[in-house]
Amino acid sequence: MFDRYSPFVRPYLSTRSLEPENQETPIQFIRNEIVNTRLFFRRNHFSYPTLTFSNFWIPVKGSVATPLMLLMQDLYNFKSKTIKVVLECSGNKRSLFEPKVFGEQWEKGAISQGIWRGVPLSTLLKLAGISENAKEVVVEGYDYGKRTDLKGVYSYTRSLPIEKALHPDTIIAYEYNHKPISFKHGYPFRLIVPQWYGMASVKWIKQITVIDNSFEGPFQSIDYVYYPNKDDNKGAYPVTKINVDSTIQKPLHMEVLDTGKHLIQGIAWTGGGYIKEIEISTDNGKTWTNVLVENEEKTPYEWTSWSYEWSVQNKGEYTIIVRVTDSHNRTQPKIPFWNRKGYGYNATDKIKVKVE
Ligand SMILES: Nc1nc2c(c(=O)[nH]1)N[C@H]1C(S)=C(S)[C@@H](COP(=O)(O)O)O[C@H]1N2
Ligand SMILES: [Mo]
Repeated sequence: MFDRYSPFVRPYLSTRSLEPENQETPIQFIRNEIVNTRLFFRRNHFSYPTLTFSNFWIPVKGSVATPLMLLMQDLYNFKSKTIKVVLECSGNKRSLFEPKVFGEQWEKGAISQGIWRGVPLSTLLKLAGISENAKEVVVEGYDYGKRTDLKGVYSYTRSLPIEKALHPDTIIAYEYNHKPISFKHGYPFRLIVPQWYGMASVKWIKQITVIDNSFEGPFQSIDYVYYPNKDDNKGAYPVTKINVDSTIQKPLHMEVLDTGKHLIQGIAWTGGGYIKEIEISTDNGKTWTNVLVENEEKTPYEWTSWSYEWSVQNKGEYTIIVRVTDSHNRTQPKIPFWNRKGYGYNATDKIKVKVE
């Protein structure tokens, strides 16, 4: 279905910032279902942590019957789970918000997909025996640093509600695409939380703590919160599930084409259910055509690749728009839901081309 690139001319990451390192996947040039580690976007809040011997065991503690101290080998010995997952940063496409919002100005590439293998978090929680009052599971990463808005030093720590933590597909991953996870993506152990935006998938796991109350760390009480208003925090609610969304990979925005046949291709994904409908417009939304959705071979958490053969005879400028709907009847809106920190952008994807 997709064309291939020469092994000598290869895409690269696009740099957003270097310290901490934030780089995006060249998503327009990804032509397979699995993104190579080299091209996997990198999203960090702090400098990379230092690897020491302590990284190789994980304490599971808090509101449990038997606290655990697990060695690397213990984690490898449990029954593993292998899942293909879309990992999307909630800031993906932030640069497209109008009015603009502050924060990393991600374009469309803060998203990747690949095959993760690891042990379900539920395996560890069941072994430790979570107490009846357990409410959340806090996962702390080894990286830490200062924030611009608070005094002191914070580690990258987030919690999951107990139900999500116990979901059989929420895993502590140690392999990506059948190799040990690379250091930048969380070696030796990271969380992978399918269907939630990337912030939940904590890298470089340091410890796992079961708590009876709700966790209030800044990476979930200040960041990763939708703030609908510019000047106050009214109506705020947490960022969790991935919104239904799509990206046109080809042609490129502002590309010049000749008359004739052109393949328009891209991806569509959702954090709940599956992609049910893909519509395309080549006349700026006046008319829409349905694109064939091929889901037969698909596993639940991967994106759907699509393509449409466009026959264009008349010279001129064209606006191409894609709009997808998932099985929960969530559709990409024309106008995105604006929020102060710029999360969850999922407006219909739009490019312009010129035919001459
Ligand atoms: N320890 C740690 N985990 C983290 C982060 C981080 O800064 N530190 N960033 C989160 C965010 S916001 C995203 S989108 C993903 C990105 O994962 P990647 O760098 O492997 O692409 O990791 C998440 N896990
Ligand atoms: Mo993110």
